[in-house]
Amino acid sequence: MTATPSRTFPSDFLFGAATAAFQIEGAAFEDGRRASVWDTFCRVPGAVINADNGDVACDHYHRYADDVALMKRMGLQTYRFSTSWARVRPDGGVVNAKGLDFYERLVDELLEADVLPWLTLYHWDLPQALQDEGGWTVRSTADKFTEYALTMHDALGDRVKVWTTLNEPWCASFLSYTAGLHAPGHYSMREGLLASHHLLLGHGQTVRELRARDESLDLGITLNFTVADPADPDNPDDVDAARRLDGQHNRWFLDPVFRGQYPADIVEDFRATDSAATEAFEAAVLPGDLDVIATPIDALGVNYYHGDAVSAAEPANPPEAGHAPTDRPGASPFPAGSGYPVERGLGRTAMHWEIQPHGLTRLLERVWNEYAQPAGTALYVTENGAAFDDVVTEIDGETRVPDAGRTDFLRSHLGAVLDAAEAGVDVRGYFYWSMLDNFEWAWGYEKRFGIVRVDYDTQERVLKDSGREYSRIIASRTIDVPNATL
Ligand code: GBH
Repeated sequence: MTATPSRTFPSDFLFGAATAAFQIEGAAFEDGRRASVWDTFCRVPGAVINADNGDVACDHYHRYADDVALMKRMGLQTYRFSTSWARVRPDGGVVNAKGLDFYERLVDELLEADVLPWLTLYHWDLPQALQDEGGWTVRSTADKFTEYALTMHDALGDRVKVWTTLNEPWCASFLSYTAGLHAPGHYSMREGLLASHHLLLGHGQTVRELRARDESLDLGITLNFTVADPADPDNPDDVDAARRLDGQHNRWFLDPVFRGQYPADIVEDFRATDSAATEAFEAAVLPGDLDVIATPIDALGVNYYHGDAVSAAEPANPPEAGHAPTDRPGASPFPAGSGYPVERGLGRTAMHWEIQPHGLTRLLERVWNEYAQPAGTALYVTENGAAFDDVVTEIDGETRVPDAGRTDFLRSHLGAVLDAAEAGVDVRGYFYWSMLDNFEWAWGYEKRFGIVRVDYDTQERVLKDSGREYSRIIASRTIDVPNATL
């Protein structure tokens, strides 16, 4: 048996880890912060497992300095975090200076530690006051979002150079307004479609405004992707199910951002499912909107967790659903139907999501060839990670979390990124999700993604074995994972 030679990452490749405000900060009602839609949703009976909420979370609001010190010790080059709109403009309007102060302190701490701040403006925590006015289903929310973005830039523009507008607009629209699984928990195809458009509009106009202020900023958006395969590639119905899944999850956002158009086949699928909702959506797309949405961006953030094989017919033995089994009814997050996930024997994480590292290589190659390269946009993996059932143990008097499954996941997916880079894809960085165990949305605190363990009773942090391995990889900039594409 020959040993796998080590492979080296390009010298300018960035290694980081990611979090989001609502999932880690806590201090939910301190220093002038007011409720976001997630604070409200956590209090809807049965919406979140164990009725967990974000009131304390990882208490990062008070422990940010220690957390940044840990990042420095790990050797992270960059840290992707989001800012809380409900902290900074608590009812969507008036600016709360104390909320802004927190992000000033955080950014200064990061810069002091030589960790590049990678700021995301929206990771799903809409001020409840704006939801009360219709949330993302109304156009004015896009304008309010741009105002909030400019407030952040006024405060931090001299120190933060990388700005992401939105995290995963698919989740913030269809999963939230149509499937009812995320806040605000609605079940309306019309609302999901309108939300998707207004989110994208908010993205585009924010990129325009920030670009006009400072040409040197690195501007972008982060999308979530699935890699959709037909269960049986010889069955045309399965192939069509995979087309729908890819279209509703991936192309619905890629096409407007990079080509200034919604994918016509998916518009027609929506029309066949709900013509009134589709008409409302078309009426909301005003002349010029798509030009705004297609404003060129420097960076596309790729979030990849899993692929799906789908069949048109319901399988006899379906895999467990990949979302939280809450007590509320769940509607399909894919309102125009996208088939049924089937079991194809790949390993799965504690989320029941398939482990398929090579899917990340395929995804990066596809997005690069079809969208990013023609636009001159660089790619970054802004999220990738896994939940496993961790065990805390004592080894030589040291508290350890021997999370071999997560370590394998991290190594194999970094290998997949390198496979894509070696094939010519301009992928410039990788952020593990997540820096910390945290509030996993409808799963509450039940699922742990961190490379750092959080004890929610004591708020003690322990670097897991996967985090130790990540530190070693960052320090050496090499891995010994074989190239899966050869
Ligand atoms: C990310 O989203 C989020 O950005 C982050 O906040 C979160 O903590 C992390 O992932 C882990 O969940 O169709 O309902 O069966 C994840 C994106 C897209 C992954 C949809 C799961 C299938 C869920 N998700 N996908 S479902």
